[in-house]
Amino acid sequence: GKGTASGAGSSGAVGNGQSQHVSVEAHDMKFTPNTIDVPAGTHLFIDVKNTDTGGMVHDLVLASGATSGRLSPGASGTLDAGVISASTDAWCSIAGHKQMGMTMKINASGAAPAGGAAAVGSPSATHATPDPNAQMTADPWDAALQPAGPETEHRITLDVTEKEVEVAPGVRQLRWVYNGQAPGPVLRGHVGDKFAVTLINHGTMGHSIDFHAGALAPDGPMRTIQPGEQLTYDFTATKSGVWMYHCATAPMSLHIANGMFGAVIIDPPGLTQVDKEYLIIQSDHWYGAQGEGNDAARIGDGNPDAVVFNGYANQYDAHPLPATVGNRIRFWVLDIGPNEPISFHMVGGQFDTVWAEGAFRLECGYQPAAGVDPACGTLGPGGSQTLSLGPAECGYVEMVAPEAGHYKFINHVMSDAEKGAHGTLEVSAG
Ligand SMILES: [Cu+2]
Repeated sequence: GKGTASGAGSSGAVGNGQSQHVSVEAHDMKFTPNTIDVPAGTHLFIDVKNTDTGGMVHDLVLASGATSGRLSPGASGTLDAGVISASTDAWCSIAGHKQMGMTMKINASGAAPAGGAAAVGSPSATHATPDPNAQMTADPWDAALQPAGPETEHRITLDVTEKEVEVAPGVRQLRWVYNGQAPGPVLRGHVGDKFAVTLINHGTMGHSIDFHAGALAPDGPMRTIQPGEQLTYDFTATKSGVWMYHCATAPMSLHIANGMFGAVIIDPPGLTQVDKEYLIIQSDHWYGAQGEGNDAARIGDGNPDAVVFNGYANQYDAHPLPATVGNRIRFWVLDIGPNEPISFHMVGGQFDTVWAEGAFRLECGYQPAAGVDPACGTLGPGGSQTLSLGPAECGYVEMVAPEAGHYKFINHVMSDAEKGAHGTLEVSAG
């Protein structure tokens, strides 16, 4: 029967008695074709085939909520779009894929103007914001480091899961994590050590891992694996550094921002023992709605909601890192990004040793010829106020706290410090 369709809702859809099947391929972050034209009133079925050669899972979801279901590479599914009474949008709902171009337009010819079709690329207008009256209730991420052990071969299993965690007071977000935490576990060894990593994907989408600590052809070990799959990733650490590891599945900005990162510390030969070692990993957040992951549509705007140390805004103000007067303290610093740099500074402190990206910028402020304390004291002539790093750069600084008090370690990019890249070193008299 003929009738008058009004509005875009399926409840008002009146069929024209026709049905149509359209074939669509999902591949390389796009749909082919990416527009479908049907006469208004047609009952549309979309046969979706995932022809991706990059190992990505995809789906097709309509604004109405109709879905093909998740399709592994090579798989097909039919989406029953119902009677199309007005033009509407469709997209891949796998995190970040819509923002990378997996959108589709279904045009209903002869239809009344669409009233309420959702605009592609406009996800939740609201995103979580920190509650100024809330307290940190999550456990702090342990920044204290243990020295590298004697072993020269490291066997590690990394389980990828997806879970909701608190990332700032009053803000809970979905995180994709290695072994239940973001940052993931810290691995530490010496130059020449071998690492044998097993990565197991317990998540709901494809994930992967990229270790900067080893040099190798990325094709195999860095490949994306699907839920339920695993891979082994063997590398030898031939160079020292605080090396980033991260998920390398597209869009990487989202997978990294959602928590898929960690550090491998390979000690420089001859690294001295100090009294305290801490690790600070900076990353940036673009909050999604409460309980959701980072807002993939906003990651590209260059204006994060939060910049944080070790996954949580201002966590070391809530839980200061302890030290004692006269302690030599080494801060290892790794900038994860995905986008923000760091200019690591200690309010009230001066660094006498700065090592970055494989070499000393300032070695121990200590010059035996000048008669300065050979124990690498605070009296050397050279000094440094920041360690500045871009994304995926690393280094360490050393300092001796001259007196008891509360020293603030911050990203001296001040608006980032004010967004959470801020902590406290609490120095006691001992
Ligand atoms: Cu991932």
